[in-house]
Amino acid sequence: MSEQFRTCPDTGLKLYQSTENLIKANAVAAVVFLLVGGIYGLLVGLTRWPAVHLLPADWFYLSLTAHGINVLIFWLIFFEMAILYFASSVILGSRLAVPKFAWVGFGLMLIGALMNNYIVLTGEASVMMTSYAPMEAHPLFYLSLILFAVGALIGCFVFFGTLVVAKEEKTYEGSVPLVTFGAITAAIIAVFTIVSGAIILLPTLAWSLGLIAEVDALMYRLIWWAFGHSSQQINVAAHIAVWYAIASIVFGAKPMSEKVSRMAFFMYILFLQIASAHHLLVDPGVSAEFKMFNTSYAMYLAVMASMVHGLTVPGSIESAQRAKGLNGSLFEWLRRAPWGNPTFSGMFLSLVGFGFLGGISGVTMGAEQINILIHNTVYVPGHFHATVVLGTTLSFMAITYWLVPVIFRRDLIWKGLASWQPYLFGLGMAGVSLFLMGAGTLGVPRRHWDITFSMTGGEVYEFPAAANTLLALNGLSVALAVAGGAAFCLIIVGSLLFGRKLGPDEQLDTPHMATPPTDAEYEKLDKHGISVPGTLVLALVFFAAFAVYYFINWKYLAETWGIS
Ligand code: HEM
Ligand SMILES: [Cu+2]
Repeated sequence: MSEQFRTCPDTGLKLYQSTENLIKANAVAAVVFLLVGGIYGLLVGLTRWPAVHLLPADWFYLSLTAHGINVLIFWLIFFEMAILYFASSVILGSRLAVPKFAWVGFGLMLIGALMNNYIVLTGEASVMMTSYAPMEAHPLFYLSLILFAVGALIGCFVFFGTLVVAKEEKTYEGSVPLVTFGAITAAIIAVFTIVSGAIILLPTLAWSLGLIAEVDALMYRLIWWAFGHSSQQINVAAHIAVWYAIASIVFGAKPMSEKVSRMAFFMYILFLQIASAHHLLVDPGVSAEFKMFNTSYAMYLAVMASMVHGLTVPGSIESAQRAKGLNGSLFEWLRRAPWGNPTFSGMFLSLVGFGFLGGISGVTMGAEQINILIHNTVYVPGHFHATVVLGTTLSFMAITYWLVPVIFRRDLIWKGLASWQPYLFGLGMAGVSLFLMGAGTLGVPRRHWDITFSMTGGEVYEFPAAANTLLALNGLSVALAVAGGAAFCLIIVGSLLFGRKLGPDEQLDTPHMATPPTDAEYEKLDKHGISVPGTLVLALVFFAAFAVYYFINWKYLAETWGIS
């Protein structure tokens, strides 16, 4: 049975109808949950601004739970399903294996997400996204997450099935392209992740139903983080695959070394689990040797993989730009990049934000000794808004701008606003990250409704005035980020509803896919000097920033307890 497909007039990609419909459904669901989660984020951020202190305590914890789950789980995983179908069926030009299963998976995910939002809104599940036992939620809370996870697992299997179909029907030659390889990495990690999630959530569901007496708190954390940490590695693998895709789309860039990039993806699979000990650094019952080995030494292997990508992605862009003649000064290739194109600017801000803010703070806080400086403070959400929002979310936004005409056959509306959107969102989110990290360094606790403890009726606790200022600056950054996030949702939903419809063979006014430089153009480049000097300078700036910040934190630790 042969299925209908069309060929995209702008990109030449082969789009099967069922693939297209599944990508549409998953992408739209993703954006809707981002919008919902973003609204909760605004409420949370305004509550943490001491002068505003918007919500009462119960609504704060409800909103924090709903925020974390809607954005970290529903937005990202729906979008990742769209990426998996794109990276298999569309990139390999193959029909999708068993689209019916993919729809069942989508249905389960949707039911899970709606059920979860419902039960959290009733106030019976304000346990926050980690839902640490012995905090107990309504059974529907755990059930909803399990349904969602089963749906996502089905999506992964459809993805693997599609790889097999493509291979058997010989829709491509040689090995799979790097972007698909990155998606395979993400999907393999996803299977591991979802199995860990099942191992911990099934007994917790049984416990909340009264079927078993208790769930051990330490065991819960240990296994939950096998799930929680690896799910972050899915996000990273997926967004780095998106970086490579955008480098190729916007610049026609090709990876500097396929082998090295593939190896770096593979390192995620090998080393991701040992790093999850960074979530247990202050837990009793886990030995100091285990913590230190896994976080201070072995963790760097997964970090190293990210640094390889962080170097090769801009490097590939630099060499493509130089090959096309932008070969003058150190940074001409970067200065003359299309900064007004949100697909590029979103990706580049994602790269810089993820590396500088997320990466440096992550390695610093991941070291067993200095971790204690910021343990359970707002430094933690400061760090992960740099990774999962500046890094993952912004790169997913960036590729969405490109996907809308390809998949939905609609021209974007409000292109002017779209060209500003990554800057609004990126700047706001960089502010959220930095100010939360600043307040966390001063000791402001995370997940805390009232840091002054006024409701205890006892003495009011005073943080240094600077902490209040930082939280106020965070509140302003929250507003900016929410404006940027809302602009994204409006532009995308608006384009799907009201964007100019593109005819089946109609091309966009501007080329949607860059022509890669020719081999001859690459060969003309100077082979004797360093081929990507600009990227090298950026990398050196990165290492210098890293070293200085790492040193400052050790110094700060040393000053915490006077010895003489
Ligand atoms: C406009 C966008 C956003 C704003 C203003 C925002 C703001 C915040 C704030 C203020 C907190 C609370 C920190 C605390 O009290 O401990 C928070 C928590 C969190 N945010 Fe966001 N955020 C945004 C987007 C996102 C996105 C896109 C993601 C994931 C992709 C995300 C993931 C999380 C998670 C996982 C938590 C922790 C929840 C918990 O502690 O259980 N946020 N956010
Ligand atoms: Cu982690």
